[in-house]
Amino acid sequence: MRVVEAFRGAFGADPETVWHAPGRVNLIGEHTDYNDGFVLPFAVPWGVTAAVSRRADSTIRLLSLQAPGDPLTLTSHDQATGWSRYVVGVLDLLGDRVRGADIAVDGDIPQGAGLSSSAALEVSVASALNDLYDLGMTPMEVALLGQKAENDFVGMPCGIMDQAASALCEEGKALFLDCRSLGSRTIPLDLASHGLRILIIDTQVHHEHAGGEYAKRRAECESAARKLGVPALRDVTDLAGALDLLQGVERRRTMHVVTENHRVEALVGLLRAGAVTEIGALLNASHLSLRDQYEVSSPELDVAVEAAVRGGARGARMTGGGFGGSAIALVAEDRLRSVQDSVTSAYAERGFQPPRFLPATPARGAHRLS
Ligand code: GAF
Repeated sequence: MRVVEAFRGAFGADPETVWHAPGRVNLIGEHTDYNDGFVLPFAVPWGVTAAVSRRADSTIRLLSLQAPGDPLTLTSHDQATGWSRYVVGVLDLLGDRVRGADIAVDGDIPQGAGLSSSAALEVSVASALNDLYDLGMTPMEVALLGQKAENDFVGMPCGIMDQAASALCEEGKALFLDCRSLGSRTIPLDLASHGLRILIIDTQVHHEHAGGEYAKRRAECESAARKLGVPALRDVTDLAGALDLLQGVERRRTMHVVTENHRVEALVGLLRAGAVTEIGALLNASHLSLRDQYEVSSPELDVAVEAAVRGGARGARMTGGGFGGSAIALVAEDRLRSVQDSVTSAYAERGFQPPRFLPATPARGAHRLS
């Protein structure tokens, strides 16, 4: 394993443990996690592998194969910058329960595709430390630790979806997660026997203002919930009544969150009934809601979705936080070529840089490799 060789080269010994944690795509349930709602992600076959050993002192030595150079040597947590914050954030939260560590990481998640490489990094390192120090954390506790590291140490106010997907997913299945109770259930996602694939369309564009817009959406939802007198938008039962009490942006955000939660439940119902071929309309409706009510899409994502459907996809939507990143399309195997051609030529016509296509097969969540 490449990461083990790099660890040995940098730190002069074998790592005590090696863990892999995947990235994710979200099938449906976007911007619902921090509204205490429902999500339905699955893990992708790419992720982060972390080789880790404990140290007797409190020093942290870090090496990333994606950021070549000497290992970083940190003697205090506030020295962390850039990617190292995701790792040091995890160690920081574990406090006295851990000492220092030697860590080498290797990732193969396509860069900038919005497939949660940061969650994979947090979860791989947290899982390895949980194992080495016998901390007894459940996969959900590992996910919560990763989320808290990202919220408190990196300053990104994300919900729990990405870390939970990375920690809990199972091969061939999607993860139906209630982000309030944190109860979850895996749902078989049997695409192959229906001749279907989920195609990731990576726009290769990531807008700079995404972080600020994300925090703004969260604040708008919290403000709307306060005005409606409910703990979170998940609790809105009378949508028409709620919309009467709100205006402008808060009205649109509420419309999206409430209807998106219903779409997640409807999609889960179809999957449980073995009707995966029928989920396309829900994917399309989710995209329109994210575009028009939640306003987190981008021209590249809209063109990808429209061209995919025109090319024969059964449905398509942006996935993840938005403002760039990736879309997913549900495509019959015999339409893969025409969908890709349709998106590629629509991009060329608009003068966008060519998209990248990746097949998404539901993969296994965090696990120990050695
Ligand atoms: C990002 C966040 F990290 C998730 O928590 C989630 O809110 C998602 O955007 C939108 O559904 O990936």
